[in-house]
Amino acid sequence: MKDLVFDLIDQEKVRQSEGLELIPSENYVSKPVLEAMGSVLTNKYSEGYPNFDGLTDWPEEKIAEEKLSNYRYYGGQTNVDRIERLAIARACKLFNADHANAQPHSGANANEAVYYSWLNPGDQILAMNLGHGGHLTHGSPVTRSAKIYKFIPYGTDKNGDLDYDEMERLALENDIKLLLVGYSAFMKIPNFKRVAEIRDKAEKKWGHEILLMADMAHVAGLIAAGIHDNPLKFGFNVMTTTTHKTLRGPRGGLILTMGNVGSPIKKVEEKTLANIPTLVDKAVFPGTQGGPLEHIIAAKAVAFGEALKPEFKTYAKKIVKNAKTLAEELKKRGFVLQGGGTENHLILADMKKSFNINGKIYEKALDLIGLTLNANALPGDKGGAFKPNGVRLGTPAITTRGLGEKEMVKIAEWMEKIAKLCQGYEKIRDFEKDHAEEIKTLREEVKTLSLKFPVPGI
Ligand code: DSN
Repeated sequence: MKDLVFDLIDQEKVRQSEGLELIPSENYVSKPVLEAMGSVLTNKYSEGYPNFDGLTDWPEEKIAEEKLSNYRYYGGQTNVDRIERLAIARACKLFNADHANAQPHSGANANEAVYYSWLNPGDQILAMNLGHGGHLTHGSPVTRSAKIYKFIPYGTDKNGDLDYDEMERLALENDIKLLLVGYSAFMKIPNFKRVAEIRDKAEKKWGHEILLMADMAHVAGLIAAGIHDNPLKFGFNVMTTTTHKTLRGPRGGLILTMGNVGSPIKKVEEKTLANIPTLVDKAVFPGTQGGPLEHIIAAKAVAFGEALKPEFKTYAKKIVKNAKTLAEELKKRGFVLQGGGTENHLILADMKKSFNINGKIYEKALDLIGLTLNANALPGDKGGAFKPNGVRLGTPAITTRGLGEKEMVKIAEWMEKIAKLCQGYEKIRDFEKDHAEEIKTLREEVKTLSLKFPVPGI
């Protein structure tokens, strides 16, 4: 008899095919990425690292021939070493980085490893406020790093941009060791040059080096495609990212670093910014992780290979075009958008101001018709994380499926209809009961359109 797990996977395939994924941090990977993830590489232990020497300048054929690493703790690494070398070399090429670590299991692990590579307990980090669009790992009190380090939050200004003046003031008032730009709900392209200048001023004031870090998990695919500024070009020392959002790879993390690439097994490494690539390698393994997931690293290598192709640039441009069209169509229909619109793949709508409804009931109501997004707090949101007044949506996944401007108009129409039907409801069950007919009709419309755009790999 078929294991129930596979039945449920089949049901998930149906859910993904018959609905539209609007969560901005999700995407659909290609069949080759899926195949690498489901490969025999999952059988292998590979603690340690492949050889790095001269890696970024090498043609891929040479990487495949290269002698095996002395940096592994298990035998049998012939293939794994070469696969991980490909992942590192391709990541460096994509982001113009000196070095890459493809082992972090997630973006959260990547961030923790960077903190651990550079900071001592009690050190101060200046990072974006979670309530203004920052990320849990940037200082939320529920995280381990917030118990070890002291986070000082900066916010956004009235235009929805980063509050650079506040950032500068805080950097000069507090003896910080790390300045972080990163977010999971922010619609503008940061002024990385200004941030680097703030770091330089703070270094002069405090008389020590300050690590400049960017967490670009959301926009990494746009950066890789060259249609979004790359923080590494502006003096940032480290960029972390997940590999599954706009970058369209497997679920996982990645750290790009600038500086000297050294031996990850050498005992003493001076804590200087120039040594950050090696400090980060040591912080990932053995600092914070054990055996790398080589099947996932292989899938990352495949996805990076895809992102290096010209078609990926076209894809990334379409993501932003679709997001801008969707934002404009929503605004025409009465949606109030944070920051007035978007410069990237992501939209944040204030449902309270727009239709006097809360984000959570709207999220659930859209789920009923096959549109998936997430409720999200707005700056200063009184509803908190569980009953926020905003919703966050984006276009990476639907763009992968081939939806274009015509379909953005349709999505905006459905969203308006549901928002209006939701008005006055506190409980989703009441909404579902009272509007069963409308929900059924809209569900069919969404399904019909969705099935015209197959999910890759299904
Ligand atoms: N969960 C991710 C997001 O949705 O933005 C961030 O970790």
